[in-house]
Amino acid sequence: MEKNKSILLSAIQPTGCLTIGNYLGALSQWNKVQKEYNSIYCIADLHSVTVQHNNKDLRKNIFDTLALYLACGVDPKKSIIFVQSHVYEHTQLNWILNCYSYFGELTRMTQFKSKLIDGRKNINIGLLNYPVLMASDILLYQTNHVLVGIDQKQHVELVINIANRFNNFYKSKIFTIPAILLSQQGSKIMSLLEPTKKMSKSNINKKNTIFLLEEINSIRKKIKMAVTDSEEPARIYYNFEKKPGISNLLTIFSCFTGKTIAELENEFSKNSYLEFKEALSDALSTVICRLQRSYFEYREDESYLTRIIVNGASQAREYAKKTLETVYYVLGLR
Ligand code: AQP
Repeated sequence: MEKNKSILLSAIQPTGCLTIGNYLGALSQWNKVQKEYNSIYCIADLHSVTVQHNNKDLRKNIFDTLALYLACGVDPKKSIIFVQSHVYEHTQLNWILNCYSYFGELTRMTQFKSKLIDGRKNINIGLLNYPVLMASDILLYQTNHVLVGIDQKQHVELVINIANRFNNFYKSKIFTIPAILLSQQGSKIMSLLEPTKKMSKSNINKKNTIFLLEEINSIRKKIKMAVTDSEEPARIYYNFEKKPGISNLLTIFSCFTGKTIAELENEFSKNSYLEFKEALSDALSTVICRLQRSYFEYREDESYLTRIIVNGASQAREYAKKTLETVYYVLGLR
């Protein structure tokens, strides 16, 4: 890592095929920021065990996720890319930080509460503990900036509280206090059929979600079916309160083309929703086809992918070890 650059960390859980939400909220920024920061990109496989118990899928998803990182321009020569479970320090620090985290604050997390509302039976403790493991992921690397979508902002705020609590208790700056980095636009992409709910890779209704590795014709169909509104005559402008469907599609369009929302409102002021959706599908196809071509090239070569994560784990471990040793020392465990 370069001394004059601050450290940035970002991660994605390999819980399934990545969505355009994961892409716009996080992944699409990674290539750009790796020039400015010492970037660390993690495949958060231990987090995915909270919801995924099929080991065959998980193994495949880890390679798929890694190939997508590379297809999006993440360069293993510039950034550290590793799999969370390969660096044991994450779970070791997790245990320590559990003892500095409160049950009350964890049960107040929106993501945890939404899993409860989902009506799942036998909520596992991993789901409650999720933000504490996230605290280990971030604090082990003395991270200055955490790049996330808005849905993860609350978790990072909790990480900041835990880090401050620990530092204050030991009256020492053991952990760097991270700052939250959100992408300017696209930090909360909504579902296609329920545009007031976040787009998620694990949404049961696949028509809500556009996957990065999905066939273009299927993407076109989903966009065509996306919920809009019944304003007569149809008008295309951004107003999330009144028109969540169209506003979400405008955001996606803007992120994929670099055009501002105002430019798009102007360009489509005389068009129908169907025409607007067709133009959006074209714009998405251009980017996604390019991405998929590059993805398949990387995905074919599992031995290259394996070398990247083996090397990434050993690089990550060097930093993680140092922080964990310091923590053990202040706790009196050394
Ligand atoms: N809809 C979204 N819009 C913008 N950003 C998003 N992110 C997720 N959904 C959106 C961001 O993607 C990064 C990786 O997310 P994750 O895989 O670690 O977990 P998540 O936030 O729980 O994402 P999903 O897709 O909703 O996964 P599942 O369904 O497995 O829970 C994060 O930076 C996240 O903010």
